[in-house]
Amino acid sequence: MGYRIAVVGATGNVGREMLNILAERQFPVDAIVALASRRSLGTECSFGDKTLTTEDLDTFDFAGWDMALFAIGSDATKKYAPVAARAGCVVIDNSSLYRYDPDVPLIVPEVNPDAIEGYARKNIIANPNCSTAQMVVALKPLHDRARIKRVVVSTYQSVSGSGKEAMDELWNQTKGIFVPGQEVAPKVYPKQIAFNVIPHIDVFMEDGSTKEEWKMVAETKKIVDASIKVTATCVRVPVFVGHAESINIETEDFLDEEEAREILREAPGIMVIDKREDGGYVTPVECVGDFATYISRIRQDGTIDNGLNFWCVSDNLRKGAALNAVQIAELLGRRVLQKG
Ligand code: 11C
Repeated sequence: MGYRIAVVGATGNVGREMLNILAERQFPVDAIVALASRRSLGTECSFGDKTLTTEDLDTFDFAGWDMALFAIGSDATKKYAPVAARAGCVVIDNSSLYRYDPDVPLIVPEVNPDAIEGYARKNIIANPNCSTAQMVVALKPLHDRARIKRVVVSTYQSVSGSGKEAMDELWNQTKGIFVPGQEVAPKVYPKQIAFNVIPHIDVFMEDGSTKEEWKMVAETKKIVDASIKVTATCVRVPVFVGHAESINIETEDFLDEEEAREILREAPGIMVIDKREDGGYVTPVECVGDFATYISRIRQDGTIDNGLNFWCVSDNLRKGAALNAVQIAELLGRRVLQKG
C-alpha cells in the first residue's frame, strides 16, 4: 500500500523535478495528481514512464490525499495550502510562506529529522531555501563535533532559482550579445546577467542585506542551532543550474582540515571531492541531476584560531528544493503515516 500524492505547481522548474525524483526514488505511490493554475491547465508532465495531464488546483478536492508537495509562489500557497491542510492532506511547502512560523517545522532530513513530529500543529511542513539547504547539510556534522560560532558565506547562485523565464533571459541575452540588433534587455533581473554577476537576490531589507541573505541567517538558526551567527552575501551568476557557496566557519573547538574532511565524508547527503590539483573540486555543471551536496577545497583558515574554509555545490532544483521535499515526504511516511 502506498500514498496518494499531489504535486502542486507541477509545470514549474521545481514541480517537474518533484515528479522526476518521486519516480527516480520509487516513492510508494498509489495515486498521483499533477495540479496547476488555470493558465497551465492540460499541460502534460512526465512521471517516470507515465504522462500526467495537469488538473485544476482551484477546484481540486484534497480530501483523501495523503501529502501535497507545493511548488508555487507564496501568494498562491497562502490561498491553497490551508485548504489542503484542512482536508487532512499534509502540505510539504517549498515557498517561504511558513518557514519562520514557530508552528511549522522547517526540515532538512539529514539535519533535523526529529522536527517532523511538529507537523501536526498545522498539517504543514516547510522546505528551506535552496542556498540554506545545501549549506546546513555541511554545517551540521561539523557543528556536532566542534560547535560552530560564526559562518561567513558568499553564494554563486544559478538562474534556475528564479524560474524558467530567468533561464530564457540568460540564454537569449548570451546569444544576443553576439548578434548585432538582437541584444536582450534585462527583464527578470535588474542588470544584465549574461557574462556578468549580480550581487542582489530577492528584495532589499532595511539593514542593507537582501531577503535571500536574511533567509540564510534565519533558516540556519531554525534548522541547526539558534546560537550560530551567519553573515551572507548572495550573488546571481550566469549558470543555468547548480548553486555554489564559499563557506568560512569559526568553531569553538579546534578542528583540523583532515578531521573535517573525514567528518564530511561520513556525513549523510555529502560527497567530498577534494584533491589539491587541477580539477580536483566540483563545479555547478557537474552536480546537475545529482542528489548529493558536494564539498571541495577544505582548508584551514589561518587568520583565526579555529577556522575552516570550504566550497559547497549542489543542484538547487534538487537538494535545494524538490529532492529535499521528497526526502521530507519519505521521512513523514517512515515516521508518521507508515503506509509504504
Ligand atoms: C534563488 N534561492 O536562487 C532562490 C530561489 O525562498 O524558496 C528560492 C527562493 C525561496 O533565487
